[in-house]
Amino acid sequence: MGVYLKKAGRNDFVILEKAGDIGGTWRDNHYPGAACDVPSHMYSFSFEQNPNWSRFYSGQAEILAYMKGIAAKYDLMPHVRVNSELLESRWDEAQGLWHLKTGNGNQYTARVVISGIGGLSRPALPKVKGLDSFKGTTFHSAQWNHDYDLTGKRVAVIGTGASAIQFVPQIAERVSKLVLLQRTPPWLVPKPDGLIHDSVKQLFKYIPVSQRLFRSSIYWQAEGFALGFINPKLMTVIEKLARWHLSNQVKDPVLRAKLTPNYTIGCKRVLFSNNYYPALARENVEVVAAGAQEIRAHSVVDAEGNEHEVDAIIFATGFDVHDPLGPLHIYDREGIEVRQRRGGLSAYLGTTLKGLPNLFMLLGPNTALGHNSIIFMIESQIKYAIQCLDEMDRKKVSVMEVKPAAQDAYNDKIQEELKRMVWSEGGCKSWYLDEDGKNVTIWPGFTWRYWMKTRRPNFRNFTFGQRPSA
Ligand code: N01
Repeated sequence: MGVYLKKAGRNDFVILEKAGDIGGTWRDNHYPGAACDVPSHMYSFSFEQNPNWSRFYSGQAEILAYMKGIAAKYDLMPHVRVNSELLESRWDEAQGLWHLKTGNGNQYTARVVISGIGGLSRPALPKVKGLDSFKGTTFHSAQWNHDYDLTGKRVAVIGTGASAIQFVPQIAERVSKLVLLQRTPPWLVPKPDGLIHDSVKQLFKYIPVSQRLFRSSIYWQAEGFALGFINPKLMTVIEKLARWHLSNQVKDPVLRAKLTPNYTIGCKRVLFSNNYYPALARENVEVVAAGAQEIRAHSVVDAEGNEHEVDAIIFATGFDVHDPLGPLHIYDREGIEVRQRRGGLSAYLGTTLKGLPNLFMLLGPNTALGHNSIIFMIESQIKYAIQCLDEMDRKKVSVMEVKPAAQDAYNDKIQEELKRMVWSEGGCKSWYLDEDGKNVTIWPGFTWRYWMKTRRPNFRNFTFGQRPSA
């Protein structure tokens, strides 16, 4: 967003950063083996293609360096205010301004607020008895304790999502015993990863169109997945690949049975790994096909009542997604805190919200993905927001707000589409769904459809106005 603002000649902005440095997901998730399961040439900004990616699926350090390199190249750091967690945004209807308060006691006024707070930033702990009673070491995958040496320790890992499958193979060799508490086995397919040969990097560097073509081929392959989301029957093709991968890598029928999912593939994130199953086949690894139910002073008790004595527990239990704003309180035009609104958080195109003028969201409701690069969605939203700012200038107005009817009609339509898709298939549950089973997270289907919808804002769906502050 900062780069696009600068490119548009809009230099009067600050970026509020909760932590002491930039980097978001790639700053926080530094567990062993942390990598992106979207190919790097797709998981990059369209304006900053990187011919030097070292492998097809790059690791955390390389992605973080790429992100920081962009901040440096476009001179964004002078705009960044670190240790500035936004805690309150209050719309001032008379002035047409947002009043913002941050955790360090600073206050700002802004004509426009663009939220880029992300949805997966606050680690969630399992809802189990005795969480505080453990006497050994505990930490969450997104808060990895590198000072704790796992060598020779008995370790319990709770959870088997995208994070766990990346770090379990890395630590399995070091620990004396690894107890993996698996409530639901993930569907897993091979990861077509590998180092990129120098000649390919040179090709991408000197003939940039070759990299663009490669990027498009990845994009369209990923979009193929969306066909299965729309028509779950088509997921059987991916299911066959996943079943083959399991039987190819796990020879022990008892272990294989434990690792075989019993829900429609695609309703939770499909995971990519070549080393997860082999790690589970190790002698010092025990897969417990039951979730954690209780934590005691020196052990974890599984849902079948068996007690596992361990020295450390690693929570790979994901993120708190059901209260996406966390400590942030946003007050709308009527002074109502958005959490108190009836019907929960929804947005028009996942980007603008009724009653909240001049507020744009990146990765707002129903814009997350299970199959393609989230950067594609973010860039679509950024371009949309920039066009809205330009339209306000063109109209010589200072305020714009989505019409409630437009937002409601849009959400009714996508919720109707989502009902038929894979995420609710056969009663499947995941963090994509809220407590009422409503999918408020995922974009329904092809990302090019989202791009089409956001490519040119339909300004008839907005009201515009002028306030004294302009
Ligand atoms: O978390 P998750 P994550 N006993 O919520 C389990 C992104 N990401 O950090 O399935 C035992 O997926 C829970 O079980 P169940 C990506 O969007 C991306 O792994 O609810 N287990 C589940 O297995 C991803 O979706 C990359 O039955 C318990 C696990 O904890 C998101 O982050 C890499 C339990 C939580 O899995 C979150 O992934 C990593 C209990 N009591 C992450 N309670 C990329 O490469 C919960 N669980 C892009």
